[in-house]
Amino acid sequence: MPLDNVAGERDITVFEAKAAGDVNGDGLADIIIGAPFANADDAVNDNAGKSYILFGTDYTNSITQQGSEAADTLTGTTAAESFIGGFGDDILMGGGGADVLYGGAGDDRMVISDSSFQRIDGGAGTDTLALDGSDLTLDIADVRGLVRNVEHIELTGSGDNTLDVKLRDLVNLSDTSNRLIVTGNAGDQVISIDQDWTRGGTEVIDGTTFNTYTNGAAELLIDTQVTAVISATFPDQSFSLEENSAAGIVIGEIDVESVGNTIDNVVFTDPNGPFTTEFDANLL
Ligand SMILES: [Ca+2]
Ligand SMILES: [Ca+2]
Ligand SMILES: [Ca+2]
Repeated sequence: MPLDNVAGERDITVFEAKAAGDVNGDGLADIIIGAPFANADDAVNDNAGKSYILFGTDYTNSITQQGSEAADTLTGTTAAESFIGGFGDDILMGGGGADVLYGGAGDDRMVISDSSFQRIDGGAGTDTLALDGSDLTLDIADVRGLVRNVEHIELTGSGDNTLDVKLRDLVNLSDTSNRLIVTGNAGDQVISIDQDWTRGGTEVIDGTTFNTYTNGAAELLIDTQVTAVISATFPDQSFSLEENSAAGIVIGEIDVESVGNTIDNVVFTDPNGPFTTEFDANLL
């Protein structure tokens, strides 16, 4: 191990070396080295120890492509590859296969075209896992522990993609957030059933409208263009009418949407409130 990477000027005696995680956020694991007596000549603090950080590098020559300190786009093939974006807002396109994609610092975008990856880790920042292609189903329970530090999943691709996510996996997706944002377009879907979600109102982020679902500290925001197969409870709503109300006062609307002879949705709309409550007939 080349100790010339250690930030320090004096020869030291190393007593202990510990894995420190990714201290500088470049996507590479760093090591903390404990050096007792490293301050032996220091008149202020005789014989005090010091800790040094050995910044990680590709010791095993296992990284296929490593980004710079700026924003990079790293493009892979169907072969197994390891990419590290490093600093900057990087785009890592795995291209399929047993890929390892580390975003590192910055808001990174990691693109997968199948679910045979070995590790996805966005690192620091707000990071996106994007599903490329079509007819791809990502069941987070199937890749439990392999996806880390992802705050946004994008289903758009070139066709219809599906995300299946359970509560316990959602809260483990990111070290810094319990909120998962899912974007996509018509034909994409999110499945999260039997997870005790509570349906909230809508939220607009950067011009995109999301339906919101909560359970304790966990938040799931789903693009309204995406089909949400969610077994959620709804906040209580009341429609009331004054005893002396004039005839013809509207306190709400009930719309029953049907496909052929089958009820598809029942929608309650309160004209004075924030909620439109939609019951999918499949979940009734
Ligand atoms: Ca970079
Ligand atoms: Ca690949
Ligand atoms: Ca990142």
